[in-house]
Amino acid sequence: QNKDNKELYIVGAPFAGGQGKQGVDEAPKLLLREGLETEIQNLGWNTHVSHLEFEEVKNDTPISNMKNPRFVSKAAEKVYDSVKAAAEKGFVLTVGGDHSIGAGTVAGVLAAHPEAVVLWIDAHADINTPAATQSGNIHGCPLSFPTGIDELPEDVEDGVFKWLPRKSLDFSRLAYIGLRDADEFEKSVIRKYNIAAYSMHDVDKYGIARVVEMALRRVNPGNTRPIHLSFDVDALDPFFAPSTGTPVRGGLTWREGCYICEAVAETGNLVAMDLVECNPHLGEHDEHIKSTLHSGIALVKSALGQTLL
Ligand code: 6HN
Ligand code: MN
Ligand code: MN
Ligand code: MN
Repeated sequence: QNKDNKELYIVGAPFAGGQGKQGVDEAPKLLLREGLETEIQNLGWNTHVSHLEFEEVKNDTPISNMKNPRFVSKAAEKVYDSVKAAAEKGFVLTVGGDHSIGAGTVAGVLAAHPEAVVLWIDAHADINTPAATQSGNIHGCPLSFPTGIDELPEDVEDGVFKWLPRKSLDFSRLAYIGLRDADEFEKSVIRKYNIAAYSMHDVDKYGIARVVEMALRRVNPGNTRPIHLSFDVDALDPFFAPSTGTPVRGGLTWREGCYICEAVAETGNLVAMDLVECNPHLGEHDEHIKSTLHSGIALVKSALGQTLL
């Protein structure tokens, strides 16, 4: 990654098929309307914006426990193609949409930067397998594919997720911050593969600065590898990001979220970021929606070099 490269590709991924609530697909346009692109330009980036379109799939019956498997697989593949192409040219900011598109962003970043590490900032672990998911919502499964634990058969129906290279993400290169609602299956995966996982308990215990330091030291000792930061807005406490599909109390403060992004930016190795799960249909009034969108924009600015002094 060339540090003088100031080209930034915003990939709008208005996708809601990885979970059951409409509205999350409206976030990319609304974030741009709230000033996302100009704020990024003000930090010295040359921006290039594209919005993906996703075609509905008829008769998209479950495969294993996954709901909308063909629709999600096709959408994530589109995201993969765009992210891969953009990551070869500059920084990629993918704006969701729900977190199922993370299957595409992780695979796309790894295609362009095979040595990359992934920081997954989320209340949830999003590593359920197609067989283990209780909800059937694929936004809870994206990390099962690049890590290769998904166990979908070779001859899977309609080639669902066949495009995605398995085991491209080693468990030693994945770190979580913000967890507080992992499923039992996911906790067993984290233990079994010794994934660097920092829950809100760790944030309380050590403070956010040490948690980020520990996470980076685990997955990127020597600070030599490119970093992909996948930020689910529900990592923030619902006080700061109420308009999201699966809110969980006891999350990161606004500053803790921004601090993670700032600290990762300071490494000089950040090559891509996702901002997902803002849902402008949820929330009791307009202020909830606005504050969620502006939390998201603040996180992006923090990751892209905004300094406070
Ligand atoms: N997200 N673990 C739950 C599930 O349905 O598998 C919640 C997943 C939430 C996913 O917020 O991106
Ligand atoms: Mn609407
Ligand atoms: Mn989440
Ligand atoms: Mn998530």
